[in-house]
Amino acid sequence: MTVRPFVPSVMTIERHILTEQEAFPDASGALTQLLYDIALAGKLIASRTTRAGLADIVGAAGHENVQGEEVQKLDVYAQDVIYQLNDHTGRLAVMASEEEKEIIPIPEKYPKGKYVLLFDPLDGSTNIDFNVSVGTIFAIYKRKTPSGPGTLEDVLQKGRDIVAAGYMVYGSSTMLVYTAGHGVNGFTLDSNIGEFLLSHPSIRLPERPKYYSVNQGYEKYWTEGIKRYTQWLQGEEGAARSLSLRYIGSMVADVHRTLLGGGVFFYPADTRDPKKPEGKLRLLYEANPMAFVIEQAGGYASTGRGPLRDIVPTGLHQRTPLYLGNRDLVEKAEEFIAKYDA
Ligand code: FDP
Repeated sequence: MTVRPFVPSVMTIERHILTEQEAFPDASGALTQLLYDIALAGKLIASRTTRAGLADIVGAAGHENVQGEEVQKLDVYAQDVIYQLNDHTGRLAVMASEEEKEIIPIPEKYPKGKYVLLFDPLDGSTNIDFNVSVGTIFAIYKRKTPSGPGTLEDVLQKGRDIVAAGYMVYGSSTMLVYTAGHGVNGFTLDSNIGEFLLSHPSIRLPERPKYYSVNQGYEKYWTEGIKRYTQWLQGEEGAARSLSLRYIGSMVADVHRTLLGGGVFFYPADTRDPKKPEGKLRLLYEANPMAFVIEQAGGYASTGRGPLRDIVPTGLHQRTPLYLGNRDLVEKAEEFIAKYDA
């Protein structure tokens, strides 16, 4: 009898992660399982983001939904989902989230593992009320301390030391994009079967970039170098051509477009808020994981003065200027900043 494969060319995320693991015969499978759990969190969060707005209708009386449960804000829900899927598995030593002031310990009653999970549960959440894409960002490191509960030292690691990172973007479809250091792959959630399927294998930034992406509303707070760099992107300052401007204001969505369409996304240092002289984006939860993804796809990420992933973090919620995308465009930013902002 001839056995025909019933789904000839479908690669699920589970199969893909497992295939990657096969290249490492000594792997315990913990990282594979951890990535599964993150994908599951993505499915759960996606199912809620697509109902954003409906929750208010369903839960209008006393902010309760039909099951009588209190309606949670989406970012709180996303935080809880990721935490609850990962607190008991024995794969993590500690977690940290953009939503939590301190590191998140693994409860005493559960075993501690060798990995560290950092995440931004719902990035771009100010966009949720407007039906604009939001996302979840994650980074996984190996712990530095030998055993026991993980500490701040395990969390404050350089982007260069990330083991795996990626994001989920909840947009017109839900996608999961990740890298474990062997290229970048993108999966689209088929909501009919509840599976992430490989839709964008081995993503590379296009060689001819299309877009630049920045909140140009803040231009008056920028340094001379950043202003001139932006003019260069617009085809002035001796540039050979101009790029088109796109800015969504959800980092995940802006970086996702940069990854697929090519270009540069930046959130520079500015003088708008004296409490945030380094710009807005967080090094650990936003900049480093996205930098790893972009660099694995052939791009480059910089602070504007050098490689972003070399920064040694000093604080859990430290911010950093960020420029990422096609290497030549990011290096040009470094050039302008070095020339005009010495
Ligand atoms: P948000 O505040 O909506 O969560 O760092 C968070 C972030 O969004 C990023 O996703 C986004 O790129 C940036 O802030 C947008 O900031 P601006 O409104 O200052 O441009």
